[in-house]
Amino acid sequence: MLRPQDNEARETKRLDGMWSFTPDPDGVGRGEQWWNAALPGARPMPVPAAYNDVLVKEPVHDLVGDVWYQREVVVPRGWDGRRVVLRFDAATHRATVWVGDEEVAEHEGGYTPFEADISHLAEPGTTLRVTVVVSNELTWESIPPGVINEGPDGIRRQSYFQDFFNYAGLIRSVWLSSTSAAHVEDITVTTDLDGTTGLVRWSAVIAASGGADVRITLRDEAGAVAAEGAGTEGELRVVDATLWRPGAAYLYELTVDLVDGDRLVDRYRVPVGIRTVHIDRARFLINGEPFYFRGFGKHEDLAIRGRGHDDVAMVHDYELMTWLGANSFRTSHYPYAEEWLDLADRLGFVVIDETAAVGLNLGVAGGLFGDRPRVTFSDETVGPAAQALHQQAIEELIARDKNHPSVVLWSIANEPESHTAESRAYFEPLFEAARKADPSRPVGFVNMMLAPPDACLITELADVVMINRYYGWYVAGGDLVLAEQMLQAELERWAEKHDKPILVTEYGADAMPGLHALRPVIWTEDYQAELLDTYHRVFDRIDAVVGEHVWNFADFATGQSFARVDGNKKGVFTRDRRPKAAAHHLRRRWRPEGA
Ligand code: BDP
Repeated sequence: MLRPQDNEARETKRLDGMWSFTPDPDGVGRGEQWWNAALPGARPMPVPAAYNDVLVKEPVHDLVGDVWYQREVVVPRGWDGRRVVLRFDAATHRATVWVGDEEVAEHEGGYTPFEADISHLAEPGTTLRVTVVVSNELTWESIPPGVINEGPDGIRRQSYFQDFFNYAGLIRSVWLSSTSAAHVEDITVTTDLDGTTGLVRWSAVIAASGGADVRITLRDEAGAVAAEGAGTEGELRVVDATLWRPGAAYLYELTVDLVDGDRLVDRYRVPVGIRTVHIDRARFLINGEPFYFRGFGKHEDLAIRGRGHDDVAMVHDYELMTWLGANSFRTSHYPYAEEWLDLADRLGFVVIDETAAVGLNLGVAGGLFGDRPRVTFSDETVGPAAQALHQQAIEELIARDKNHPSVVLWSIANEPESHTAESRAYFEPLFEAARKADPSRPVGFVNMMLAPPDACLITELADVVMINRYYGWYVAGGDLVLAEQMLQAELERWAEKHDKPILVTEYGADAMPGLHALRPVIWTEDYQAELLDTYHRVFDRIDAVVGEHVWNFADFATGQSFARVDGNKKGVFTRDRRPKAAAHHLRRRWRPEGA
């Protein structure tokens, strides 16, 4: 599935802006077929946005269940005889879509796109009513998982095992787009190097081609033709290619043309970064050179919009990361809006791309959140249905992001249980599925502290070791001397046990902005900064450590808990992006020349 694109052969119409919105806490809308008419009691709701923090009077912040969106869409008069597609960049976590009274799409999984061919309904010049019901429920059969309990007051309450608020709704753009009936349906581009010659392999899927031919043109940044080809698959050779490098991006543009004689039937353009990714024992190589990850685990999280995508905030976050000297980030804990990857490609940021499989670990829930420990992987908890959906989530992530040069590593889960035979059985087929979907990139998962090197049964399936560690916080809180020893000992053990690159994908401490102390006191800005320094000393002593991603870039919203003060405060920036002391520390380490 390709994203909508405006070019000489395609048109798009973005359906962002004001939609009608009706919360449906009692779940009556489906029975009453609300798609058949204007939504009852509707009020305005902007798209894209998570709806949770937008309304004040309505109890939508903690609503569990359905909300309804609706708007009218005029089909452009020029779209006669065209294939018309309605696309949602994301509906969190599942949605059903109607055009008029016809159901056209259904999708499960809150962070990957889906679309419907509505050509048969899209008479040019007419007005269509588009209705979407979005459910935010998390259960044992969703990714991420959750549990819904009905209290004695009859109110259903959602609990989950992830440490970020369950924002929901139409959090990304919605599109109407048109192509010809014969069209380019998919393109896969991979790159390699033969000396200084860049190899660009393409494979295109053409729908209803009607005998039209495929022509391929690769242009450099100046617009000059660098190579040409033909057919649905092949390889282009680019002599003396300019490589896409971290911090020095260079993007060629691959144009796939579907032509009938001289007539252009369809066209699609893909930015192409020529680069390689390899793992050589404990080294992570980009273009054959060792790469060291400096950056963050982030969240898509903003005041009022929640998880709603916002270009302004995104560009500012990239500015802040650049100011700090960061070169990479992880899309913790779900696939981000594709705009994030477009910009990473252009700016030369390196991305670890993660699925929404977070919270598959009831040991953490038991340990950190006061719940009773249970068995994570079983028919009653995370079972075959969740596993099938997890596989779908991996495949949809890879299908969406496979052509982004910035993406160098797939993270198929964050902190799942990984020390039991059940967890091993659950993950084996998922690693296989990821490798089958993309043989060109390494695959990993993020290990959590309950499964140290001698207990973890899954790391051996992965190409890299990714670990989140909280010595000096959840363990040895306030004692950085002990934290340093424990971290060093554990990292040494990982390095001995696996001859693989080690990425520390999370480390950090909560800090209340403005709180200071001379002694090492947790929750102060000073302690947060000192903890980072402590970790960095250890990282610098262990060769196999190839990356440091601080948790977190900015403070973010979570569910309510005695362990959280108006959200998670591990950001080196506040939620409104003001630097804490730690930001300046990081800048001195990551950008000594600019500090
Ligand atoms: C890790 C999780 C992350 C949390 C973080 C924390 O991966 O989502 O927010 O710890 O506790 O367990 O701050």
